[in-house]
This record gives sequence, structure tokens and C-alpha cells, in this order.
Amino acid sequence: MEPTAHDADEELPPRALLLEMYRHMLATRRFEETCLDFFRRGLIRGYLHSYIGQEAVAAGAIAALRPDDWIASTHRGHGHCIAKGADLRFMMAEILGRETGYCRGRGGSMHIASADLHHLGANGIVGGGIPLATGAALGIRVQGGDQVVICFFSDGASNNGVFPESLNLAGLFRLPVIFLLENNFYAVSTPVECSTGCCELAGRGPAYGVPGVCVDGNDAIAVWRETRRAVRRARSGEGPTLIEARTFRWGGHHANDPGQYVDPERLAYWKGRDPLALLGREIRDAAAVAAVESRVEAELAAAVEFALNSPEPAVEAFLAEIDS
Ligand SMILES: Cc1ncc(C[n+]2csc(CCOP(=O)(O)OP(=O)(O)O)c2C)c(N)n1
Repeated sequence: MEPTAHDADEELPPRALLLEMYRHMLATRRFEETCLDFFRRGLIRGYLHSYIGQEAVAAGAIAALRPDDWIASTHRGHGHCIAKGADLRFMMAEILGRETGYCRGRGGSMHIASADLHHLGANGIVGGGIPLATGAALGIRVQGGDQVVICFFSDGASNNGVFPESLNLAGLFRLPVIFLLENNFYAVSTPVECSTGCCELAGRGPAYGVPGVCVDGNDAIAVWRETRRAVRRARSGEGPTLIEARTFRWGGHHANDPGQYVDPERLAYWKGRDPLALLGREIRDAAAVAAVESRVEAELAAAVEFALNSPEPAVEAFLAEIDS
């Protein structure tokens, strides 16, 4: 199955939405660059998985949602969180382990969640969000709501047993969930062709009564268009869709992994298809793009200042929580 790109004859997102998608993608890129720098300076504890290169998937998909729709995310989840409208100050504080963070510094990079944002959470367990999102979709159905859930996960997670189990239930009950498989072609250092006998991952959906589509994951407009179609389907009671968005990680698996196993030519090909540059070209308005850039820089600077000046959780409070 060849991934679809958007074509010039098709309806574009409204201009304000295009700019919002661009803002979320640029904020993610700059946020991730800052986090990598902080990690190397020893300011971030634990792991850090960068979303650089994949920004168009989160921004394009979430642009098709209403604010009261839900998402479930992964260990590589900063882009999803930003596109869902997160405040960079509380995100940065969380990642730096500060009391002012989304989860009061207890979660860190891999565990940001916010009920206010309708974000079910990033997840350190590969595939962990898939049954969670399916359950949330069942909850919406039982309560008679019309929200939908997007579940982000990647190629490695799609080999976990919870994936077919969840697709089976979602297909059977026609649940309002969109399985958004970000195929970045690697699970840590294992290329997708070494972990499955069939690399056409979108093709796994129809076996469970779930339509599967494959989209160019570096083309934010194409991702928005396919997700909007899937959202309409889910909201009208027709059930789930599996979207395989093909994209690429621009670095190793995490901040400490130089990614030397990745073929440099392949990486160069994907860097030549920078999702930000592709969307920037569509906007064709240098002044509007410059305004977005200034806003992102200002918000990021404010986030860094806020986080660095925030307190770490007090040891006594932390121990009291464990005891209670
Ligand atoms: C259930 C489980 N198994 C293994 C791991 C260790 N692990 C962390 S990330 C990762 C690779 C995940 O690959 P993929 O789902 O393709 O996501 P990507 O890192 O490419 O975004 C693995 C195996 C884990 N965290 N959870």
C-alpha cells in the first residue's frame, strides 16, 4: 500500500488551522531541541525520546479533533501533548521534575497526562495506550457521548498482543477510536522488516473489520485529511479506523543513542522531506510564518524560565504520598 500525500486539488484546512498546525510543529521541534540540550547538561533525569522528524503526525491528526476529544500517547509523546494544547511551561516543568509540572514532577517525560486537556497520558509501556484508548472509547459509547479517541503508537507497539485484541473489540463494537500507527520504521534499533513478516501495517486493520489507510506522515495536510475522514466515521457510529502514517525519527531511539545503525542515506532522504519545510511551503506567507516563529520563541523562553525557577517536590511531601 503506497502512502497517500495531499494533492493540490483537494480542500485545504482553513488558513487559521494551517497556521496552528505549523505552530504546534515548530513548538515541538524547538521544545525537543531544548530538551536534548537540557538532557546533555544533566538537567533531565531518566530517558528522553525525541519526536523530531515526526511532528506532522501529531499536529495533522489532532487538528482534526475537537477539544473535548481524547488522545492516548506514547514514550515519544511531547508532540502529541503540544498539539493537544499543552502549556509549554507545565510540560517543561514536568520534564525537569518540578512541583509545578502537569503531574507535579512525579511523571517526567514519559508520563505526562492531563484530564483538562483530555489527554489520557503518555506511556512508558510500549502499546500500553492501545487498550486504554479502546476502553475510553467504550466508556464514551456507554455514556452516550459523541467524542472520539485517537490512540498514537508506533510500529514496535503494533507487534504487542494488545494491538490485535483491541482492534478486534473496537471493530466488533464499532467503537469511536482511531488507531494512529506512526510507522517510523524502527523499534529501538530493530528495523520493521526484521520484526514482522508483512510490513504493510495498515493491512492489519481489515482482518478485524477496521479499515486501514496509509498516509505520508511527513505531510501534515494529508494526515489531517485522513484523520478528519476517520473522525467523521467514528463520530457517526461507523466505528474505528487504522491509520498508518509513515515517517522517520531524526535521531537514535533516545537522547543517549547515536543511532549508528540507521542507514545515513535513508536518514538524509527523510531529512530532505522535513515536515516543517513541507508545511511552510504550503502556507506561502512569510510574514505569518515569522509571526508564528516569534510567538513560539517567546513561549519557549517563558517555559524555560518558569521551569528552571520552579521548586523540586519536597522530599517530605513525596514520602508522605508514598505512606498514604
Ligand atoms: C511492553 C514493553 N516492552 C518493551 C519495552 C522497552 N522499549 C521501550 S521503547 C521500545 C521500542 C518501541 O518501538 P516503537 O513502538 O516502534 O516506538 P518508537 O520508539 O519507534 O516511537 C521498547 C522495546 C517497553 N517499554 N515496554
